[in-house]
Amino acid sequence: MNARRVLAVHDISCVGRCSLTVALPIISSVGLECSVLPTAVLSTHTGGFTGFTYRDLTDDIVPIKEHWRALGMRFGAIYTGFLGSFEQIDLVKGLIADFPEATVYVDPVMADKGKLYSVFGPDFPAGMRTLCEKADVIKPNITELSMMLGVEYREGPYTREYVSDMLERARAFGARKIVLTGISFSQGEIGSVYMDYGTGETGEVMRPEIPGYYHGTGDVFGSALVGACESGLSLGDAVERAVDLTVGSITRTHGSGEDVRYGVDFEPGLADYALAVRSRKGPLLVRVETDDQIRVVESLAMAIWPDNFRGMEPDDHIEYFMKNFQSFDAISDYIRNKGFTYWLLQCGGRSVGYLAYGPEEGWLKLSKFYLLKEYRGRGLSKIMMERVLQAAKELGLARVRLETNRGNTGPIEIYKAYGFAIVREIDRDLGGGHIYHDYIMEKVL
Ligand code: PXL
Repeated sequence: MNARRVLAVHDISCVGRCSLTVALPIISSVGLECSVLPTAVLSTHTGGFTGFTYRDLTDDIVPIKEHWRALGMRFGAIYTGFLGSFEQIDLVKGLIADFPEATVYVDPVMADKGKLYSVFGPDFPAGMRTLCEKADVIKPNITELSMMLGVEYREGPYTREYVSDMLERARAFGARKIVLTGISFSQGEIGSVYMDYGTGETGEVMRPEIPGYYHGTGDVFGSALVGACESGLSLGDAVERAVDLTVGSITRTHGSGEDVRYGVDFEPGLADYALAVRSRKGPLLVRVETDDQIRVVESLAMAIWPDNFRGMEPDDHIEYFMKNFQSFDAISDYIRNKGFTYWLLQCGGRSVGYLAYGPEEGWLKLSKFYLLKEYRGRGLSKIMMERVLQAAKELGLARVRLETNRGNTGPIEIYKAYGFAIVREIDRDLGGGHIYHDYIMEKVL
């Protein structure tokens, strides 16, 4: 089944294991589709090689994006890295604006160890900052953050106060989360610190430092972070998984005698990384778009609906309802012709529930909201309801309405707990001689 599609916006360095040649395998390894928007094509990356070719793809960005828009393409996430020109900063901001549903990860790839990469001019950090201001999650190293903040780069080890202060200053960028790499609090160790500005969740993941400089590690780390976050792991867990893959790759490379310009040996660590991510996969909402996904919704409806409503409604009502409102054809019609949006809730990689909504005049109609029995009572409905309320906000609708059977007492209590109130009783004729005895419930946002 098609999970959230990630769009990776980086260069293709044909040789040297960085940017897209690491983003693709790492993100794919956790079962996510990774689409690409190449920003430039280089024969090698720019770190340590001389004489590399450089084809700037700035002029291709808008036509590629417009083709996707014409196709009605959607992305669950956009992950940006090395950009091919200063002009691309604004073009990528335009891309982000055109795919507003995507969670945006920005790695402001431009500098390391206190130095701007040779291909970028001195105005690049200020430009990159404006891209970070469009992100949900930013992943600078300490050099990049210093440059974007306009403060002098300092070498570690750092005090915790210094790093906290840097994280606090970066709050002004407006991203929801930050992961700051290349941090050391004492000689001989290095790692990352993270902060979720919304929840206050913060932490550090430190490992013994392996001597030497290793190319492409920021991209291995960033790709692993995106793969883990997009699989539903918490920020702290995702940072741990990314650090483990990166440090394992450096460890294999260190002492192997290989030329470090060819990047780190991450491939043997991919299976363990993917296993660790998949076994921790948390609840995740996936938008229903394909026929396969609609079939999954239909099979969930079959598993949930008759069992839940038997006894509340006569059996022939249930059969009628399943055929007319919960079948593959009915769901396709709702999505493709009636403007409804469906989401699947996945847990541990399994689809365990679904929801659907559509705009009516003046309110959002919450038309489906179901979880498999064994997944109820675990707080999972919260992320489903948050999605519904978010949709109402995005559509500028101030009320959410639903109709539910008057005997459906358990869910009625849950809806009340989410702030819905019964506004009316209704006996609705759904055709075929079937009358449904419902409450209309409403939440005002
Ligand atoms: O890994 C960062 C990176 C990505 N792409 C190109 C680079 C570098 C770092 O040097 O040169 C082309």
